[in-house]
Amino acid sequence: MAHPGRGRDGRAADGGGRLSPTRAGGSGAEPSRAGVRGASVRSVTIATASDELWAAVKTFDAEAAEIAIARLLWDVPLSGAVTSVVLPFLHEVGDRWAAGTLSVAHEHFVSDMLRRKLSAFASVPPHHEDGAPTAPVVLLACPPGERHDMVLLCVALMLRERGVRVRFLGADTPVQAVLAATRAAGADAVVLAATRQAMFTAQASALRELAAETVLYAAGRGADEQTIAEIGARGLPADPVRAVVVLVGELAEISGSW
Ligand code: B12
Repeated sequence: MAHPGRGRDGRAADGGGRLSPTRAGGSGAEPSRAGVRGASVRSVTIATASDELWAAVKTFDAEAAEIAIARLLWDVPLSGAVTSVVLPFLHEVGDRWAAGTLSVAHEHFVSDMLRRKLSAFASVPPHHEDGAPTAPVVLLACPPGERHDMVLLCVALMLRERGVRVRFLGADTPVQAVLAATRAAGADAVVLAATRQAMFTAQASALRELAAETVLYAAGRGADEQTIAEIGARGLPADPVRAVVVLVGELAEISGSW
């Protein structure tokens, strides 16, 4: 993930500060020697910056933590950053929390910092080619009571990078508000994410109403097959990068004009 407003080479990005296009999976060609060396240098940098980040978090050194996280996210395409930095980081937070080495205060401190870093990408104005009037509109939210919206935010940013017109409502959104926003925005699809099934099933009838108006996707740990069927939604791959690929493919069919 390049710094907002910067290209992958660190120079200022063109026009609206467009991030470089996703290169997840690469070209499929054999990597060159320089590429392999580059990759190992990159993983050393990730390991070092990661150690620096956790050392800074321990003492609530926000400035050092910001520098370390900026190093982790610098010059990496968005989908690569999600896979190699953001998701492992969130799992590490969970592991440290479970091991008792991370307090509530530490957890809030790192979650807030990562959230701000990710949100900074959303504040970069779209490139003039993005968000074409024919591009599908997708609304993303978490159902009422659900506050885990970080992966959803990553998915929103990756969709935006692919030219989708994204409307991100984030955590803890009442279903009636999602429904009203869906109508007002003319959303082609809605993606809801939650960690627990109950977050969906407690709203089953309202969600079925929503699914009757638009294409509803349910994602996250709470979206098992039974829950998805109960609310009339469609499922998505658990891997956010793969989910974006699937969504983009299905959106092209749903909107018909993209
Ligand atoms: C950061 C965090 C928080 C932050 C959230 C910040 C934010 N804005 O997102 C805060 C502090 C708010 C928080 C609060 C709580 N949390 Co919390 N939290 C976490 C933590 C460390 C990371 C969460 C995360 O983003 N995981 C995302 C990825 C990395 O993991 P994942 O959930 O398995 O998701 C995978 C897939 O499901 C998929 N996916 C997930 N979302 C989406 C969305 C889309 C669109 C797609 C396509 C895919 C997808 O992608 C992932 C990779 O495959 C996890 C631990 C962990 N290791 O996950 C606990 C965790 C999720 N939290 C937990 C709990 C219990 C809580 C609290 C109840 C704690 C409390 N007592 O207050 C509250 C509940 C708040 C609420 N009402 O929702 C539990 C949930 C257990 C459960 N399923 O019931 C976990 C698992 C920790 C644990 N082991 O106990 N939490």
